[in-house]
Amino acid sequence: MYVLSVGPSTGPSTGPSVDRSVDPRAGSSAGLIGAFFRRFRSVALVPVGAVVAIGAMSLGAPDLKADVLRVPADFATIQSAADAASSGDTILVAPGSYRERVVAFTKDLTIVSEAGAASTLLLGPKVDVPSNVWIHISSESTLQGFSLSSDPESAAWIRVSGVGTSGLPGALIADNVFDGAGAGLRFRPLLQFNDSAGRVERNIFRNWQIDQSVIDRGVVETVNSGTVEVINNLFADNQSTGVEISSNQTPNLVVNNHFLRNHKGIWAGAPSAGSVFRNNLLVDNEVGLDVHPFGPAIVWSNNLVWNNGEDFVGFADPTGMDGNLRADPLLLPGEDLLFSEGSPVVDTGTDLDAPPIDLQGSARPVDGDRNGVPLWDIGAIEFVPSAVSIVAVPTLDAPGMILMTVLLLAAGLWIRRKRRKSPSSAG
Ligand SMILES: [Ca+2]
Ligand SMILES: [Ca+2]
Repeated sequence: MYVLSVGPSTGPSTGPSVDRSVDPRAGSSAGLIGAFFRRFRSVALVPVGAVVAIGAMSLGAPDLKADVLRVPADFATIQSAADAASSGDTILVAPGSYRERVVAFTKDLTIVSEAGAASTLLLGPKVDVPSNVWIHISSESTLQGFSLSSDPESAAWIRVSGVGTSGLPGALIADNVFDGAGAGLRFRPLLQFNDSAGRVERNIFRNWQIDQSVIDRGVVETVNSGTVEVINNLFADNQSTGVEISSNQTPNLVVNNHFLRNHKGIWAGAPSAGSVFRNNLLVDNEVGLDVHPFGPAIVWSNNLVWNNGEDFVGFADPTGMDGNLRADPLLLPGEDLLFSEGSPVVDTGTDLDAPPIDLQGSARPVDGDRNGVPLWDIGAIEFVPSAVSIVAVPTLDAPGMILMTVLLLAAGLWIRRKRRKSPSSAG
């Protein structure tokens, strides 16, 4: 069960956030994005707001002054709620569309949708300079359960900085769908951690087009002393790098993500030494992994590359070592996330740094190859074998059926003839 612990509002150092002692990655929060995947099929969602209250009570949060501010019931906009909020408060956003800038980096806030990304849309505000900040939250804040999209005239830059400097886990960016279709060329990263820490998990980042002409820019980017954990996300069809690590703070951890058809999957910048990359799937990108010519020492294990323009740039091909694979992952046709039976991603990940659930909120690890040993898969989705193994039965079209019938009849006639002949020959 997903429980948000609303902490005391006594200042940044004791700011609120998801209580990670109660695994936040299990249960309904992931269900929010799971619902999105299931294309709005009717799914019983646990209202996050209700759970916030339960969490505050059951975990015995000492400060009952932490408030839940409702948008739009109590405040017309997220910004007006943020202005009225104190550090430690939760801003609970009802289903709907909200086109606004949210600048709230001087407080630690939990900004969360009531019903998930499928029904709660944040739109970039109209601005004079499209590179202006869209959402600016502190390093101890949460942004969870929204769809975010933009257009060419609006800001599209989400910054995490300010207030919290306590390192990981830092901010939480979870269960969101960031879709840049129609946003045009952007001059900033989409989500930047600048001198801040955060966890980015179970999000979808699609179709962002970010200018790469001066430097490689990531959809998710760390700079200066930014630190991130990027877990269980899908990065697809971005005309930019998926994850760019350009900070020298460790550990930067990039685990169990899908990188499909991006400009580059991962860019490890000059100061990224010590960063850890495990269980990632890098397929059909122009470049899978690009490592700065200075050659920062990174950890690269149990990742699968396939059909990238170049699988590795600036990095010796590790295939065959440390669990690294080069093989067709057998994604289901037309699917970005799901695999066919027999996929090489199944049970070939490492348990090191691996999350206990996947992008859809399902528990990991699953014994996907049915050998009695459950192990982590590579990528953002854990493969679940069908409950009943199906024996393949060939199907025949009409001509095939006719041919088969004729052959059977012929065989029957031949056998009867042999039987008739046999007694006479014996007698
Ligand atoms: Ca598995
Ligand atoms: Ca197994």
